[in-house]
Amino acid sequence: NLMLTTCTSETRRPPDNAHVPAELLAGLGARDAWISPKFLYDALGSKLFEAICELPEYYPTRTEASIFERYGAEIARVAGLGATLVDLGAGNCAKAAKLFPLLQPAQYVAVDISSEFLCEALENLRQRFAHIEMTGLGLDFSERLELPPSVRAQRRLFFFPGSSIGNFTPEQARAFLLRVRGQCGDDGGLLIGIDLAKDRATLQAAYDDALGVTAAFNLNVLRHVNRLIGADFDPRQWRHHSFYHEAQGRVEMHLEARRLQTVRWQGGGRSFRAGERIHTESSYKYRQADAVRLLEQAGFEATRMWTDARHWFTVIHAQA
Ligand code: AVJ
Repeated sequence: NLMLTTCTSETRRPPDNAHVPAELLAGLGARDAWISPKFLYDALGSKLFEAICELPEYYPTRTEASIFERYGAEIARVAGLGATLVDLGAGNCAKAAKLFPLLQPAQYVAVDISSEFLCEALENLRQRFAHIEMTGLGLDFSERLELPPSVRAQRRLFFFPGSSIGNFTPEQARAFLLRVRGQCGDDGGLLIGIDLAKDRATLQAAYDDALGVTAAFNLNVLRHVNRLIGADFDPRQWRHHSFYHEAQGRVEMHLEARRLQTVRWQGGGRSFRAGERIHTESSYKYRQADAVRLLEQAGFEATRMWTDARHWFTVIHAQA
């Protein structure tokens, strides 16, 4: 189930998305409809997320970057130089690229479900860092994490920044971290960025920005779903809705039907009442102690962590 997109080409296999319709159909058919947040990332979705990262309201990217800026040298000493850097959800690869001078990876493996976008980013990086061996993998790592033999097994440093972990439920996160731990060998590690719980106003603004970029990002999932299962969702008939569910410790994004409508897709369809919602994303916010516990439950040890002055975000290195 690997789709290798090394752009320059040695190995290309068709994407195995046979499971995609089943998962989507199950979610869309459920009484409380849902779409997995991974489907937010088609080529346009990745670009819209890039734009989100520039928004004044969206603090996580900047806050994480400030931690790497301030503690980068120390983080690199702890993580070790010359590793195989495996970037999960690499997107535009900008975060890893900023760390190249510090981490000096021997090999860089960028993994992202948004393969077309990833390919372009990687082409760019290859020009800028000709001495680093690079591989791009267009694959969905949410359910399984299988790396091809071309990924060196020694000294793997998994990089999972940006609080992508927040899109998993804590149970899914535990299972995912166990799989990462399993791919670490006995000399690897994980460098992870996690968003921390904070005041409601800050969180809600981050997921409902004034320009409506997050709204566009959320609505774009419908265009992607239309292509994946031949559906006829009309984005104009839906509105972005997000809120902080403090008891659950997460920000939720939904799409809300503006009016009663019927949507059809290959082999099915359903109607949505006015005001009915499709849950498209949960973004869990952790307490630092809970994040460390999660990592330890997955079999990591010797965790070291760094945070910003406001304690809004944390970067943790965990040793295998
Ligand atoms: C990329 C999953 C970390 O949850 O904050 C941004 C995605 N969603 N705005 C997040 C996102 C809405 C983002 N992650």
